[in-house]
This record gives sequence, C-alpha cells and structure tokens, in this order.
Amino acid sequence: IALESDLRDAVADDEIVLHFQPSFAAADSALRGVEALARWTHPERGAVSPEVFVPLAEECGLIHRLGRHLLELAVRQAHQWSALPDFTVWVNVSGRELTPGYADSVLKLLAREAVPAHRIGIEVTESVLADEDVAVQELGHLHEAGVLVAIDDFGTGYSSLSRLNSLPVSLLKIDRSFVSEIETPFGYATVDVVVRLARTLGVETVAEGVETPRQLELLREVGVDLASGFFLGRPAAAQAGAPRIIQG
Ligand code: G
Ligand code: G
Ligand code: NA
Ligand code: MN
Repeated sequence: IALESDLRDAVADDEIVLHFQPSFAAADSALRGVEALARWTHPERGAVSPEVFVPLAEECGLIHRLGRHLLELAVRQAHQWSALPDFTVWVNVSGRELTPGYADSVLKLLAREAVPAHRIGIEVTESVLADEDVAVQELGHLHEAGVLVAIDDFGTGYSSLSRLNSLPVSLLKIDRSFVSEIETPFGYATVDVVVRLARTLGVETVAEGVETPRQLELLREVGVDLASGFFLGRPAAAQAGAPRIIQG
C-alpha cells in the first residue's frame, strides 16, 4: 500500500524513466531500433522492477497514467532519433491499457510530436491478443495507421496459430528461453519453426536475450531477421544523439 501511493507520486514526479536496449539486423548488425524499458528509482528503496510496479499499476488503476507517461517519453525520444534510418522505438504495453480510444490517443500524440507512425512499435504478449477483442481492435487501428505491432515472448503463452494470420501484427519476438536453448536440437527447431511461420505470414522475427556469439551465429543460420540481448547491447539511458551500443 505504501508502494502504491509512492507509485502515484512517482508517475507525477518523473521518477520513472525509460532505458533503451538496441536491436540489430542479424545479417549485417545494422542498428534497427530500441526497446523502451521502464525503470523506477525509488528514493528509499532504490530500483523497483517493472515486474513489480507494472502489475501494481494495473491493480490500482494507475496503468493508464503510467502507460501514457512512458509512451510520451518514448515518442519524444523517437523524435530525437528521427535521423536514424529504419529505426523503431518499441514500447511494452499492458493489455489493460488497450481500452476504446487508445489507438486514437496514440495517433494524436504521434501527430503532436511529429513522429511518423512506423517509428513506433507496440509490444504486447500473446495473451492480450488471445482473448481481448477490444485490444485487438485498438491494435488493428494502430497497425492500419502504420504503427508496428509485435507479439512479445512469442511461444510461451497461449498461441492460436490459426488466428495468427488475421491478427494485426508486424513482428514476432522469439522469447529468450528459446534463444538460450538454441544449441540443443529442440531449441534450434523451435526457433526454426517460428522463423518459417513468420516468413509465411510476411512478418519479421526478432530473437531476444542473445548472450553469446554462438547463439548469434545459430540465429543467423536459421535466418532470424533481428537480434537483441546483453551480448549486443544492454538497456541504458538515452545518450545525446544515438543509443549507446556496446557491441554492434
Ligand atoms: O526490463 P526488465 O527485464 O526489468 O522488464 C521486466 C518486465 O517488465 C518485462 O516483462 C517487460 O516487458 C516489462 N516492462 C518493462 N518496461 C515496461 C513498460 O514500460 N510497460 C510495460 N507494460 N511493461 C514493461
Ligand atoms: O518480457 P520482455 O521481453 O519485454 O522482457 C524484456 C527484459 O529482458 C528487459 O527487462 C531486459 O532487461 C531483459 N533482457 C534483455 N536482454 C537480455 C539478455 O540478454 N539476457 C537476459 N537474461 N535478460 C535480458
Ligand atoms: Na518486451
Ligand atoms: Mn520478450
């Protein structure tokens, strides 16, 4: 409960900021975008994980304000990076945020900040697409307007493969649990299946959680489009000009 009221203040006081983790084209290591990750430094408790405060915000009705705050930060940052070619800022969005009017509010924000739709991507988990018609409609509006949509942690949740073909999706994010297993026959086959499926659907794939050069090599072999992970670049605060790249 104390944390809940602190969270209210934190949103108002800008204690919650975004860090950005780069993603690269697997084939030639060209920088292709960043994933925005929320970071809260509590004045007494120190770092509080989004795994704690995002569910808390959902429970106490703060998720719309928190989500809006983070989206504004992401869109402003996308504007700062507008000179980078083929560059998308990906934002994690909770299913709870996807209520009627969400898409319109995002499109208004993009117009206000003069950021083209394709420079922003929305990441949602499979479960959001599985059972929430309103969420799918809102994502559909955004997708039609050119905003990119990714299914996060693909392969770990309830996935209706038959429905995938009709969902407003631009990219599948292969969960890092599969990437960490890619040196096993089953792990390799899983990544391979997702890549083939994505090709058939005409969407891109990103492998997340790449931690070793061997994993990257195997991902290239399978034909994954994009890659991110600690081996390629850690989440970091935005630097002036371009995201900090530890290894490209
Ligand atoms: O960055 P980190 O590994 O701490 O993220 C933990 C979890 O919190 C991940 O599932 C991630 O998707 C989620 N998360 C991080 N930032 C945001 C955010 O801005 N909004 C939402 N809804 N979830 C986030
Ligand atoms: O659920 P989601 O995919 O949004 O989670 C993103 C989280 O994964 C981020 O919080 C980030 O800190 C974490 N992450 C990113 N790259 C790696 C990695 O290479 N290894 C591990 N263990 N975590 C990572
Ligand atoms: Na994500
Ligand atoms: Mn993920």
